[in-house]
Amino acid sequence: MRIDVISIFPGYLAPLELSLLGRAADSGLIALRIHDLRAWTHDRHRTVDDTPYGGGAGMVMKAEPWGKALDDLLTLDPAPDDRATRLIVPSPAGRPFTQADAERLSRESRLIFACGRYEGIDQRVLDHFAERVTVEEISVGDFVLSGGEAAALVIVEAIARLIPGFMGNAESLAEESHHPGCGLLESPVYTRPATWRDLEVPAVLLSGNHAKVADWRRDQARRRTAERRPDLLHPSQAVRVEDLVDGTLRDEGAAVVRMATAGDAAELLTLQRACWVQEAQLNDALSLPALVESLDDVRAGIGAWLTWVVRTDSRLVGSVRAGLRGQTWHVSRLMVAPDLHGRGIGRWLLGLAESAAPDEATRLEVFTGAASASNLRMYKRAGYRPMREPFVDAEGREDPGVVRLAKPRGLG
Ligand code: JF5
Repeated sequence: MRIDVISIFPGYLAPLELSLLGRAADSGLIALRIHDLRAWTHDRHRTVDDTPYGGGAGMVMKAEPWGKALDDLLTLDPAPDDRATRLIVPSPAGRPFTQADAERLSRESRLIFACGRYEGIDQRVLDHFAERVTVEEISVGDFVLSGGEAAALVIVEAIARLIPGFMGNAESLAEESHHPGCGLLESPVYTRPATWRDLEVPAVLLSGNHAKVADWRRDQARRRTAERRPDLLHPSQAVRVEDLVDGTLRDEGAAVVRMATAGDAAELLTLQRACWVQEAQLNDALSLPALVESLDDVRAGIGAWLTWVVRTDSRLVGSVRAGLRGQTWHVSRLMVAPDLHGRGIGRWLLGLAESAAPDEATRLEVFTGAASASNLRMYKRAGYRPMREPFVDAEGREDPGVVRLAKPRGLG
């Protein structure tokens, strides 16, 4: 594979030539060339940027140096067919890079990376070269870098390790049975010694029972995925709600429950305001967190807790969230669209959140307003009993208007 990287900071990429890729280069698997974009400038200041048309902050990379650089790379050293060349432009506005992309690109014969800086490259460069080669704008994550160089390093490394013969990878790749994107995160790994600083390796891994080891690893992988990447669980967790709440939402179209993502935040905020207005009126409390949260707060909550949403074709109609603190599985923010109350959806969501409690949880806990009679009734029917301990709010103040309820694990 031939890889060219163009940057105004070629030194940033120099390590690629020395390190892992250097060896692949020696063996003839990868031919890597790093280029300084300023070599294609002709003015005294070697200018590569200018102010944006239409105004706005920052600078834009000029089309001319990029045009000449790419013309030269494509004509002086042409691939058998330009169509077999990919022009890769790292950008936070690109399509997300995945393991599937790494596999696909590892089969290409020629990659050219265009590392932008400032606010990006004049769009006409990408439009023009899209007529000659395949252009892909790729993001390596939802954050902003100062330039595309670090992203190019990431993409090159992910691709290079997949090239057959690269650093003797054949076997270790065959073992990657569930690599990222294929569903679950990997379980934790251990090696000798069996005891280190009073920490033991999980006994099952020393048992020699391969079936038990496989079960344990699958269970660990599921837990990790649910905790850290609930978005990866969508397909398997998308249960048809009407199968579970006996047809109650049928008139709204197909209803599914799945883990919440950032894309649910706006509707979740709307639903929680609608629900907590009632709660605030009943309890004469005007600043309940669920009522005053911002969109960013809701997004942060989706990241911090396991959150489920129930969606019909047209709208988000219910949600609940849960998380482990110590040995207690806290279930909270249980909400159902006010027009759908009294159909058992809340009770069903409570059961869903309860059933996700990890083995470590010995008790379950919920809370609600002392005057929220129907909530209290539902929790008591589900086996919860009021606790003596006061509710303490985020500022550390006791709130006598809130009742905490708990039940031991595995009851009702
Ligand atoms: C870049 C304009 C390129 O920041 C990135 C990036 C983030 N995720 N993936 C790539 O690339 C650098 C910044 C601004 C163009």
